[in-house]
Amino acid sequence: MAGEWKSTGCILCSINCGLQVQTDGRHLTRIKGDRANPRSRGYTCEKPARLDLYQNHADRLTSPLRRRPDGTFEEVDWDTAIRGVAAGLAAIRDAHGGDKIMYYGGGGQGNHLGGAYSGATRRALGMRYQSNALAQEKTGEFWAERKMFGARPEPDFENAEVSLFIGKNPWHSHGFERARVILKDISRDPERSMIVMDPRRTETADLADFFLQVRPGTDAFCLSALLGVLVQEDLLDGKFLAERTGGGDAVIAALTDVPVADYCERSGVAEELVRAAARRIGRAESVAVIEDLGIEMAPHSTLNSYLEKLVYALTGNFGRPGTMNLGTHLAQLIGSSRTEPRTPVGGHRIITGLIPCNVIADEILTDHPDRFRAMFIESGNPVHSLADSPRMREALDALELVVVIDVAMTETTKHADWVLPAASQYEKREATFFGGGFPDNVFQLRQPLFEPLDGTLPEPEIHSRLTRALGAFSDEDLAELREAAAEGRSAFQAAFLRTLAERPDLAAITPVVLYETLGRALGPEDAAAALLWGAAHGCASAHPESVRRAGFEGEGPALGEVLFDAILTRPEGVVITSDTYDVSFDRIATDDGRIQLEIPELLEELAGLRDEVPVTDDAYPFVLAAGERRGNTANTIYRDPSWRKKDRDGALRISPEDAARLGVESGGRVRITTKRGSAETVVEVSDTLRAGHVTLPNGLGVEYPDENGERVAHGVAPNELTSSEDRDWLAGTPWHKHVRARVEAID
Ligand SMILES: Nc1nc2c(c(=O)[nH]1)N[C@H]1C(S)=C(S)[C@@H](COP(=O)(O)OP(=O)(O)OC[C@H]3O[C@@H](n4cnc5c(=O)[nH]c(N)nc54)[C@H](O)[C@@H]3O)O[C@H]1N2
Ligand SMILES: Nc1nc2c(c(=O)[nH]1)N[C@H]1C(S)=C(S)[C@@H](COP(=O)(O)OP(=O)(O)OC[C@H]3O[C@@H](n4cnc5c(=O)[nH]c(N)nc54)[C@H](O)[C@@H]3O)O[C@H]1N2
Ligand code: SF4
Ligand SMILES: [Mo]
Repeated sequence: MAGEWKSTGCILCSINCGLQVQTDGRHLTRIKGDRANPRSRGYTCEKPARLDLYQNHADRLTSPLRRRPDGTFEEVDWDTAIRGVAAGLAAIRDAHGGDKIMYYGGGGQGNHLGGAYSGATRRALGMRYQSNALAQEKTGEFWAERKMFGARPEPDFENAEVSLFIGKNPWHSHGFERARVILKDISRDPERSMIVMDPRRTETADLADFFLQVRPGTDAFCLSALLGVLVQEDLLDGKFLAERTGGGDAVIAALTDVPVADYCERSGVAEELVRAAARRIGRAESVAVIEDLGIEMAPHSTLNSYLEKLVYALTGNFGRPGTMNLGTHLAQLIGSSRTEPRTPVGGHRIITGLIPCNVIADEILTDHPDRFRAMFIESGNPVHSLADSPRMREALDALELVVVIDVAMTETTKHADWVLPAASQYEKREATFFGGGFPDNVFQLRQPLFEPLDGTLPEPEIHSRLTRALGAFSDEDLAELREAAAEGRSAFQAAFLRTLAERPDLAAITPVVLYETLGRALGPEDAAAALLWGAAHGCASAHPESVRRAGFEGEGPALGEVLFDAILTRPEGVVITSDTYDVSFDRIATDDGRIQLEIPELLEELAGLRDEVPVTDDAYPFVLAAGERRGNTANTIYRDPSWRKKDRDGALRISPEDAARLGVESGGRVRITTKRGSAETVVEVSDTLRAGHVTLPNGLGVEYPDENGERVAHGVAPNELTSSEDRDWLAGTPWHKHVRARVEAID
């Protein structure tokens, strides 16, 4: 019905704001924030306005593709594709072992159901190793959080007296709900303060009370100076440290030794400003902190994450309103195993189950017998998004088999042997597991707005077909469960639990078993919700009090059922759990239930800062931040360049001093060169930058057909300029924000 508003969500960043949309045919015609979404409450930023360009564009895939021997693609039907992919992957497994097939991706900013269902395909093939974009941003942070909390604390900026943003520009990148509303509230309130640590005077920094404009890559110095002041001026929370933490003595000893004045100098921030910020933190009732790519994709990445956590842990900012808290999750996005396996070739740490993105090519481009032989890529564009694109292309081409599931022809699908076209995120049930806030956790299972585009399938269906083609189940195996599902949910639950216990082969492919039984009973539009039935029961049994506080009634399995029904029938999003703040203490998952402050390997790295000599290289005098979030970037989710009304080619930002020295003005062109590559770009002179620092936007340089069908790239693809060896020693996280570069004017 034209004119009818339907609830859905934004798929452009991890906040997934609720949207109300109108449609006409296959088009999204009107888009606005959805007040009924309990998390975003009507908020949106500017980016979703043109989501129709994601839904409808010239690069959408409409048929499975198979690579011909001459390198071109031919369209094939789905049966041929499923049979071909299953046979190809099975052949690799039989010859080399299923662990030689690597899985990459599994979801982007708005879609995690495909990755969840892929578990069945992976288990059916005996695949073991995987990675995704988190392993080039958050794995160092995850590692430190695991050691300290055994869980992942989240900030409560809405109620914080002091908010601290480190290498994070929430004005543009968000990272918490209703970011601009909250930032403006903080900046208007004289009782509250905002501290920003960033080399660029960002839109967020413009609102800050304390702007610590660090030299790029020197946060470890600035953060340890800040911590040094907290310790040396006795601004810690002694009672909290005694009651809730362990290992504090070693940390305090290390920080007592920090030469504050020297470290401030090295980071380029005035000592008085660092002291004032530390004192503000020390006397605040509540402090919330977020770090992001500015310190995670820069030197001392994991150490930075550790120091960031020490700021709030040493000052007792945990388990109260306005501080850091531990919430619930309907399903875990990251692996929970505490063991730390190593990669098969290079022996690199695998954190939360993810291989560091920067070593993936090394695990392929070698004659080591344990190298990867095939890759299964789903909803990820690694050729574009991982360090060193040329090497990533070489790695994909060296594999015996590459299978990609995507909605669009991308830089990565171009290197596939098989391309499987997915229905878009507005053509199927979709959801994310990013986590929907604290104390109220909101989950949204979005509804389909359109039928799948002809020739495409939703990922759960693709994985079900692949799993079947691999011989992992037959209709006979599922007959009893299907009967039970037809009878009703409680009959199904009993039969399901019995099957899991009796049939480990079916338990291994649980997602697809649920899809094919309960899912089929739910009906074609809702089949993909089947996995969430299990998740809802898991959540209700792990956190019954929190689920009841969110307004659900029932005991035992009945509570899980009402929770699932709410998820299924309320496409605007549901508060699934509601917590009290003190529950955070019960959720600390370390061995003794205390926050562990001491991490010896990182304290050693901290001590080493003293002797660190700043790197300079006359051949590459600039530091390039390769991949800045701006109002007109959204990873590579929008491919059609016309969505950027201004700055279609994504300018290189440069300081006025540097621009004057090079003799360039805004709109002029320069060549930027790194040890890896070189590119031409348009320039924007910006007084937000320090001299010597230049930035390029993320998500640019994707190819798109022009009027003549010619594929043209707009702007610079940042990873043509980055190198995979520039990475953190511990987590392998890349230094995308710290690429040595040379800039020359072009006449
Ligand atoms: N508009 C928009 N929003 C997005 C996205 C998008 O593509 N576009 N992508 C989403 C995704 S996937 C992510 S992971 C987040 C990322 O969100 P952010 O991490 O906030 O994004 P960035 O702009 O990449 O980097 C943050 C800041 O780091 C600063 N920085 C650079 N070098 C340094 C340094 O050495 N030290 C410090 N302290 N800061 C430094 C930059 O100046 C920048 O302001 O954004 C999400 N939101
Ligand atoms: N140099 C540099 N590199 C970076 C960054 C940086 O700051 N600098 N940032 C990094 C970060 S933080 C991130 S998160 C990554 C992001 O990079 P990627 O993880 O590669 O993710 P996206 O660009 O978000 O899009 C992934 C793919 O999902 C596809 N897609 C969209 N909808 C669907 C769907 O419903 N089903 C399927 N199967 N596919 C779909 C899109 O077409 C796209 O190809 O980039 C990283 N790379
Ligand atoms: S904040 Fe993120 S989810 Fe919300 S509207 Fe903007 S891009 Fe979309
Ligand atoms: Mo990201």
